[in-house]
Amino acid sequence: MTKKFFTIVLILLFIVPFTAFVGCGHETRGVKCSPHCTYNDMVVGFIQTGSEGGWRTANTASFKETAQQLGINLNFYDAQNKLENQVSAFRNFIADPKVNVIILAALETTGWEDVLKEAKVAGKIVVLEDRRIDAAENLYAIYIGSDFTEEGRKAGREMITLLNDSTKKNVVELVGNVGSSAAKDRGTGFREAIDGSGIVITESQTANWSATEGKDVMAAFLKKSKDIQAVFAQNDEMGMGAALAIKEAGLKPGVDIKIITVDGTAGAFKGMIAGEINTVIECNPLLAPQVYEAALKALNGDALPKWVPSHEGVFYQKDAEAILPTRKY
Ligand code: GYE
Repeated sequence: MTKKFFTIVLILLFIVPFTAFVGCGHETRGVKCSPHCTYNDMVVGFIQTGSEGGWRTANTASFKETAQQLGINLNFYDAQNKLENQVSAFRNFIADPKVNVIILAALETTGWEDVLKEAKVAGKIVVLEDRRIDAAENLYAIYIGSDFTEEGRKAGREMITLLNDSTKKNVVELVGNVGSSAAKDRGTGFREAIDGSGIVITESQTANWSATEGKDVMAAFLKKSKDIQAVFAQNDEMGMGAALAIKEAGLKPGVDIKIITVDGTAGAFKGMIAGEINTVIECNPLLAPQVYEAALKALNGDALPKWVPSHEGVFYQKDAEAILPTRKY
């Protein structure tokens, strides 16, 4: 009797509470809302890349305007395209007890594991918007952004069509900021699609999403050789810069040298209407409604898919004039 009694006491005093503690190893979210969280409970720390062009301007506007409409408390940070600024802002939002959701548009795919682990310990929800990163999936709630690889494939398929009747198929590539998922994946997809087509990428260089740098890099390519049949510009601004360089070299952009860009900003549509840009691959910047909705679900502990790719199309010169008035950015 005595031995049995003490065994039961031991179990009740030590083993049960320990098991209970270990057994409830679910995420300890730092968020307290009852009975459930609403947008009014959401305090967001948003870390933007910078303000490098029309796509980014539209992306930022989407988050600011939608936060106002939904009653979300938005703390917006512009990293001015510096990775170190993004990492320090991330840590500041982790340290801010009011912030319960961190949204990141990552400048580069690597270097995020440590801050993501710190955010998890601090019970912050992390949502990736626009750019994907190389990190363990359990370190963030969801990634909402385009399938950049498919955008690259679309550009490659359109390039094959554009150069179909051209005996020579030399293409130069203007790349976004090195290390970003958009730049890496668009390049991968483009190469996949043109493989075996006879198209040769004779030059590839970063122009950091910028029209000015796009013009300078394209001018350098043309100085080296004018035997170029087309440009794959990984965003509109670099494509518009390339068109200026082509004109200054005494050639006709869109005719002597074809141009394909990615994004679908108003500038690219005007370039297509002017006959200087041939084809534009759409990349949707208006992601805020989807992102905030996912963040609220995560705050309430709902299960989420790890990635929701945006649905996007391709725009052609012949349709540009009719479509431009309907565009939001
Ligand atoms: O294509 C470019 C911007 O991440 C999809 O970043 C975005 C890219 C976009 O600078 O214009």
